Amino acid sequence: MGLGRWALGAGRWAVWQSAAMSVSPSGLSSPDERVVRAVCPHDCPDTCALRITVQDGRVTHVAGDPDHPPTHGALCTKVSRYAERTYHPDRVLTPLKRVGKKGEGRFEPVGWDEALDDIATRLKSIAARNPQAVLPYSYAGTMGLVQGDGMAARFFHRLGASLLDRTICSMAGGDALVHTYGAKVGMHVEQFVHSRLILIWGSNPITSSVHFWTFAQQAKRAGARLICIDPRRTETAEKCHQHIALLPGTDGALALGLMHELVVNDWLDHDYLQRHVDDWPALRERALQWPPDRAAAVCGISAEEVQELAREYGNTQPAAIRLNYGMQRVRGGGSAARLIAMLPCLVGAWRQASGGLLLSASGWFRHAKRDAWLQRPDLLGDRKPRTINMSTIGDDLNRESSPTFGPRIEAVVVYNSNPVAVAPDSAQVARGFAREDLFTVVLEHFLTDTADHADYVLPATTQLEHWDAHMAYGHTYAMLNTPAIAPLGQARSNAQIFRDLAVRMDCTDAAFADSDEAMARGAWVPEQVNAENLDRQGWSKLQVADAPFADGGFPTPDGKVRVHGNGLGVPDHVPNYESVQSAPELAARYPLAMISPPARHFLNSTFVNVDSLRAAEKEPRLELHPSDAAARGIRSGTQVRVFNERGEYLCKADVSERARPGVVNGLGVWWRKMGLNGTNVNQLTHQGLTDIGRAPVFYDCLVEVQAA
Ligand SMILES: Nc1nc2c(c(=O)[nH]1)N[C@H]1C(S)=C(S)[C@@H](COP(=O)(O)OP(=O)(O)OC[C@H]3O[C@@H](n4cnc5c(=O)[nH]c(N)nc54)[C@H](O)[C@@H]3O)O[C@H]1N2
Ligand SMILES: Nc1nc2c(c(=O)[nH]1)N[C@H]1C(S)=C(S)[C@@H](COP(=O)(O)OP(=O)(O)OC[C@H]3O[C@@H](n4cnc5c(=O)[nH]c(N)nc54)[C@H](O)[C@@H]3O)O[C@H]1N2
Ligand SMILES: [Mo]
Repeated sequence: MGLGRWALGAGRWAVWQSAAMSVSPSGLSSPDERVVRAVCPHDCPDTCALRITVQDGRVTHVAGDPDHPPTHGALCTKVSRYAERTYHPDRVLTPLKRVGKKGEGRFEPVGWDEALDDIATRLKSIAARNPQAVLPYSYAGTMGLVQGDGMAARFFHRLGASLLDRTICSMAGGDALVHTYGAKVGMHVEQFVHSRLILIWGSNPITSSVHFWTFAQQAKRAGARLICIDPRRTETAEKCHQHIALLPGTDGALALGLMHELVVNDWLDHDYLQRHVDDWPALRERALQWPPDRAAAVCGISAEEVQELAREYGNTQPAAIRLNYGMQRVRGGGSAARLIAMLPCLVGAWRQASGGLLLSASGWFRHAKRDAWLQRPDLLGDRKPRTINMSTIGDDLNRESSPTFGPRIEAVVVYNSNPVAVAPDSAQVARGFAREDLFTVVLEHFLTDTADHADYVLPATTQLEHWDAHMAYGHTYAMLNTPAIAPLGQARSNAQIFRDLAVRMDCTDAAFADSDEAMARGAWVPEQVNAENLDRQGWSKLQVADAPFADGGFPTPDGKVRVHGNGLGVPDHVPNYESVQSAPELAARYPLAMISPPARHFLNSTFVNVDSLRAAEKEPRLELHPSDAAARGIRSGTQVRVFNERGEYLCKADVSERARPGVVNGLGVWWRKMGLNGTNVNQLTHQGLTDIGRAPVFYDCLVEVQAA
């Protein structure tokens, strides 16, 4: 199917026809088949090593690298379709200039010179008044260090643009790890194979981290017990021995209830606590305030579930926790992650390689990456621009100048992100991007909801067409992505686009002369990452001990786990902004808690336009428990209105035991324009922030549902 099904006018369709015809013969004319080593660029803990088969300059096959241990030759359904996405007939392959109204998505093709000259002139004139009126907006469309915030960061630092606080995904849990362990560090994913007990907590790996799941299954076959802690009965929960379906945003209370039981039953490793935790007595005192009855009442589970879980966790070694970001998208997400991160210390789980916790491994790269060289913050000189939180873009785009806020945002340059679809409270985000006085440039592969609002859309290369360097947040291998084919059409890499703009804005610094390849190869500290390994096999493993904290040595100033964090105090359960318990008046009108976790065949809003993957997801849907559905006269397949005071979202009801009573699950981030009424689930979410990390609270949201 082409864009025609939801295209707004024949004019736009014509643009697409001509764009598709401009696909160039690749320029690589070797008749022989060859295999190129690459890396999956997507925002996923697994960061797979790829082998790309190319014939006559065209990619014919994308496979997982069998030699890369975390990838072990397997790929998810999405990325095995990567060629389908790259050669998609709707790819943007020439620069486009807006001819319709903002949001309408009507464009005409223009030449690169015309587009870049005009963009440079507009940015220069705004920057001459105040460079902070220019805002870069980006996230993890690609996680590459070069096409992410390499050359782009150099460009915006040189300009003195506003800085962006990249909070939209992982900051609450990430900052919690930094407060607790000193860095975002954890177990090796390969080590889960030998765990005897695995808590899969706020994570649905069959959907979102399938390579971890392979290791967990191996452990299960070897006799390990798997327990899933998740409000939704996910595909993963079904395959575990036990599922604890707590209410969203109550994980801190569960962790405290577990600690209470570990203390009163003395299932503790006193030696580990004494030597490697800075103030166990203070944490113990907090835990004793949370007997199982209290924790269970908050979590909406039984006291026996708390007691039994504590018994298993306190008496099984090695015990491992696979925590994921699903549990920290609520007001108290940071405190909950701090509490859970302390659990392995109570039982001494860190003593073994297959015990401990993995939320993120990205901190292992902190001394391996040359961030200052890649991003050149020194180009700011002594200017100190303000920082805009990407998670409150809805409000911030609509703000006037003020002494506290600074200048009104006059220009936004978006790359690697689709904020109109993925940012919370999207009615406000769309209103901001619809401002006629906002100058918007979007670097993209496709006409997303955000690109529809652009003054210029610039065609970006995909991972198959450019160089990059990759770290990971679920394993410890540095990786090199080599382009497999020449850029399609007139596409240019993000880095090249910023280089081209820099020249037009009189940035003469040598920072703008580094090529993409030079940046991909120069990204690493040579002592940490072996360049020869990168070239030969595509990756190089960091030197991290198998059991990194067997004898303490956490990356905190004194090597101990910090109970008070960095001056935060002893964590406690923090209730949601919106829940039946914490906001009863609101709950009288909107009694259902809504979570919106990832859809298996999409990656955030990426892949929604790939026909085969969208077909697998069928249509936007909301899972409701049979009791909640019956009370509202709703059956599976009924079109429903999901609403609260921020807006409404139409989708199909899926009456299912996957939902627990009182909680509804709105899966995946659909493109608004592919939804039933031009909205998606973020029409309902709000711009409140987490207790730690200034992050969004997508899963802290009350709604009501009616048959439409
Ligand atoms: N297929 C696919 N894979 C993905 C993504 C995707 O969109 N699709 N997204 C990628 C991204 S950006 C990220 S950040 C990662 C990780 O992304 P995460 O958001 O961690 O995703 P999941 O692993 O699906 O885990 C979320 C799980 O947490 C559950 N959950 C929701 N609220 C709570 C709560 O309050 N407590 C607990 N205990 N559980 C809760 C949800 O029901 C869901 O099953 O995955 C990546 N992988
Ligand atoms: N309701 C709700 N909302 C959520 C979430 C949720 O669970 N529920 N999850 C949140 C999470 S965890 C995250 S991480 C964010 C994700 O938010 P985003 O990082 O914005 O992720 P995507 O929606 O995947 O959009 C990435 C875009 O980058 C583009 N892209 C990919 N590669 C390149 C490239 O090389 N160059 C250029 N120029 N563009 C490229 C893709 O085409 C795609 O349109 O969404 C958040 N939003
Ligand atoms: Mo994310």
